[in-house]
Amino acid sequence: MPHSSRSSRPAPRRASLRRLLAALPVLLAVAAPLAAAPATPARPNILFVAVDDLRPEFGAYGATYVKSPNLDRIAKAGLTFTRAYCQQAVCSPTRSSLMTGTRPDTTKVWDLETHFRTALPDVVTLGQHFKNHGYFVQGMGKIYHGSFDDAPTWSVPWQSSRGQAYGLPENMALQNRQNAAPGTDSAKKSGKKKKAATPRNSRGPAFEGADVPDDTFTDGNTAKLAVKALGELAQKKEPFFLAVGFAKPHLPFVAPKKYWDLYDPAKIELAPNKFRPKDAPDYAIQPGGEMRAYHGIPEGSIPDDLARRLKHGYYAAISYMDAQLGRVLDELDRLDLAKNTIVILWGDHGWKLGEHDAWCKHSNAENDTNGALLLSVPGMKHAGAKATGFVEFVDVYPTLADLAGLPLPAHLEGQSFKPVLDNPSRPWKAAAFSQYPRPGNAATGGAALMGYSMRTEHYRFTAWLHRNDHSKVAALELYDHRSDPQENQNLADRPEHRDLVARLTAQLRAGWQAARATP
Ligand SMILES: [Ca+2]
Repeated sequence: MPHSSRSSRPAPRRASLRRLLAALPVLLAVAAPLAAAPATPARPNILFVAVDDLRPEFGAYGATYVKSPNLDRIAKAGLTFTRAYCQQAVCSPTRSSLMTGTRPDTTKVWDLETHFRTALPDVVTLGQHFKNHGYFVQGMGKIYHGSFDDAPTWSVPWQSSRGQAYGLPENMALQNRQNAAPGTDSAKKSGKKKKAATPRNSRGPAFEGADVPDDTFTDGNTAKLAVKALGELAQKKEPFFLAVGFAKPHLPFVAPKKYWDLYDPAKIELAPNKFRPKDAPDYAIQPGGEMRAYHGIPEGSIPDDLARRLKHGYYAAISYMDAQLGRVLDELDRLDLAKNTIVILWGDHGWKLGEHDAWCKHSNAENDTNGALLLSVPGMKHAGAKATGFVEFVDVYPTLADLAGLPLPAHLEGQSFKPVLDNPSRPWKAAAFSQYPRPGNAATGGAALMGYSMRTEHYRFTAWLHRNDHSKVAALELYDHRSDPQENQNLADRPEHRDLVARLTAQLRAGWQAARATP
């Protein structure tokens, strides 16, 4: 009998066994949650914030005259990437590239009229990839361009958050005049993507500072939707990927008066290089046709007083957007989600505020291709540091997948820069690549061109190739960033740079595949 054999044991051992047995329920209770926990750590949530037309000129980038406390808050908890480059400096091409993890020559999205599913019907987008791996993926505001939503990206339908374009009735009337123009509305209703060029001065004003509440405009609505979504996502078992797209500081520079009041217009400095790059082709820089569509913007060079007003508006629009971002970050903190949430924020491309006597984007210049990128990962070692190596927006997809422990799909044309997080000052990619097309016209000699551009440690080098025959070179641009960081003097045709041009041409033609970093 077991009892008789046990009773033969010495009394002290029996007593210790009894104590152990008595403690068993407690031990089991402690062990149970551990046993129930998954073998791998819980996956982090992702807060993915896109900001339209935000150039890297705000507090985190050293421009402390721009009031951006909430952008800076992400930077303080994370890394500020000083050399992040978009692949094509305009909304739909850059967003399609980032969201698919491929480049414009693969998405075939070089304009605002083509959906990436035309060329890539089965591509797994960034959001879709997270969804396929158990994430709840939700989005609101401007993630894809315009009406080019992509249903497979989301777990629940994407939400539009459109508010008023202007606060003042007279400005709304000016704007509606354009909406009522023949063709525009009917074209929208017919579902045709192809839009006629917006006539000059046909939109509302380029800026406004009316004394109205934040929620008058789209970004206030977007923040409201995001705050509501966070409350719901916090209740879910699965991790979330929440994409929040802010519309400002995109034109028109409309922000409530209190954000304009953060700036003294007398202290706003104008671009020092109000001239075209010397010895560069005419089509290298677009002068800003997009802005001329707004009421009151003249053709030609923008007078200094108007330029100052436009810059004031751009900064006010950043501060307005920043305050809406703050509402989302506050809610993340309030729900105690920040400790397990990766926050990434990207401006979709750069912007010219009078540099090269030009405005807006649509070029291969440093002002257009260098974008804002902030990334915070809970517990990161170098919070608050600047990451100075080259990264590309096409790298965002693999980086987020890598950080979340997801596999990297084979179609990706970027590279995870996760290793940079451990050493932000390390050199990374050898170069960053961008491109921009130009239609055939008198300036191009009738040939449609694609400008392929590359930023290396010392240079920006751009080759304008015939679109139908890449062996034909229409023009070259070479800027030496050591002596000319504003890219004011094209050196490509100087005989003393012949060898350098040959070397850079070979590097550009070798492309992104040859420029990848060694992790
Ligand atoms: Ca944009």
